[in-house]
Amino acid sequence: MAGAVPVAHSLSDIYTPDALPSQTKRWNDLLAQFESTYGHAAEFVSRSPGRVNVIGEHIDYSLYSVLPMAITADALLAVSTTADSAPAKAGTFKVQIANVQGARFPAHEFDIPYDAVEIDATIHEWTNYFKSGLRGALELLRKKHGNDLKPKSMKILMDGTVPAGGGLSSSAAFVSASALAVMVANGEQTVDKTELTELAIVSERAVGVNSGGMDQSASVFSERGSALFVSFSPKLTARPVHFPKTNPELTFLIAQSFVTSDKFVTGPIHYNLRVVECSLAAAYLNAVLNPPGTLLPGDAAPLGISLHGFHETYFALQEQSTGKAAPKSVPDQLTELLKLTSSALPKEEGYTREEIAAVLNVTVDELNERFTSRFPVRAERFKLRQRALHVFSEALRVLQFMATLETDPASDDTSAYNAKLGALLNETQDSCREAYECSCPEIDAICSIARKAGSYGSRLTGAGWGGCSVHLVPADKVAAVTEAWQKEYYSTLQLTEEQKEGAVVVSRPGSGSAVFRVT
Ligand code: NG1
Ligand code: MG
Repeated sequence: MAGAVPVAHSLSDIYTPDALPSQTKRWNDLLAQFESTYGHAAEFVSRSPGRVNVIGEHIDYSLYSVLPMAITADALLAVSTTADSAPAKAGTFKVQIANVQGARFPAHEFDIPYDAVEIDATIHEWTNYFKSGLRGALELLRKKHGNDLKPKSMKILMDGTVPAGGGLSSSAAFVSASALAVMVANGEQTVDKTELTELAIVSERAVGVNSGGMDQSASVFSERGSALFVSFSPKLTARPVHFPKTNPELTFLIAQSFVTSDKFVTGPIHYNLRVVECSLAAAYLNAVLNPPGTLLPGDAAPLGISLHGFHETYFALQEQSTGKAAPKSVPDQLTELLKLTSSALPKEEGYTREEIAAVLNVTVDELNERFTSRFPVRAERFKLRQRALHVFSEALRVLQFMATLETDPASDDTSAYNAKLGALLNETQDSCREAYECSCPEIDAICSIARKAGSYGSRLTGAGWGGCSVHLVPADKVAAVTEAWQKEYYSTLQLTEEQKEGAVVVSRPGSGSAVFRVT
């Protein structure tokens, strides 16, 4: 299914026709600037896009399936491996990396020992994302070709158009494009999409975020014109999903809140804390609902156990011990888990470390060591009830959304069908705001303005606490919704011309990672 990252021969292999003129200019500028910076032409460009998540928020790291799609905005790395006049020191290779936005992202030069890519995740430095892709790619290359790999020196010029901290996954685009560049620079003729995605997921954790795998999957696997159904268990799989033709036609609008949420800064109280809460919820439910001594299987979730792992274990053990067949369909299982969670985790105010440790039969130190030592979090109480209810209900909504997409709309007037999809998105937003507490007043406002002006469904997309929102809008309401935002939201902010232009975009599902050979 997966196959190799495609090699593009023309930009029309990568972009939709409407994007071609501006992208052609951008690529020409990048290649020209590469030449003037380094004195010779680039050999190839690696490319990976940002993504918008349609539905399935904050459940990838609990290993439930999600439905994102790639966007046009992307990370480009123009690369050459031409040896320098001043060669790297013995036992090291050289990376020279610059950015077309040099004032904001200054150029760097690194001498890197063959087998030790150092990343200081305590400083916030744009090249860390490159280094994390580099480290992951070198590990994979060694696994494939042996330990005496001598990595090639690289000269790189980067151009990224995915806004940073905006919920469209600039980080995954950059890490995936970086890992791909390193693979190609070191002679890999074909790069397997699954291998690239898996290494990009693990690599991004080196930058200090306990991330799930949705963004990297969307960035690498997406195909033009379709969204991507990504599953993480039992293994990573991704398949394209088409939106049916409806009347009125469905359009996705992405609206920026211009509230910047940086996981690097707020991780301990936002993103990384949620990852910890979900893992603790899995451990807690396992302790109270499964037979004493049951161990959850180690899995690919950031902290090694997940709510999905609990889900599978619970129904398997129920079958074994009662002889009664578990509910057959996954939606029925999720519905049952929602009920069980409501009674097994009653405390709205959350659980202290002491309370959780007592149930897990470990000391508080052991609990901290197991769950909060790798990425620090700050919390007195962990809201296990609300987080688990969000995850199980969101996993269910993804399946309901998919089931709706996969039945053809019945009549000519498909507004009822569209409204059904929209209602699921609205429920996601409610759950993110109330149970998961990852929205913010600005996003809530953007969503209610859109719904009043004709959006079927509106919600935050990506990690939240700011960033972007996504809206399912009938084609004939796009103008009305956009105007309402201008009037009621954007006019109240002080925006630059560039921000005004980028505030709202119609999102067309774009293609995933690609390599473009220049010479
Ligand atoms: P953003 O912050 O939009 O890149 C993050 C995670 C995803 C997923 C979403 C929430 C990273 C790289 N990405 O997305 O894996 O968990 O939040 O659904 O951390
Ligand atoms: Mg990110």
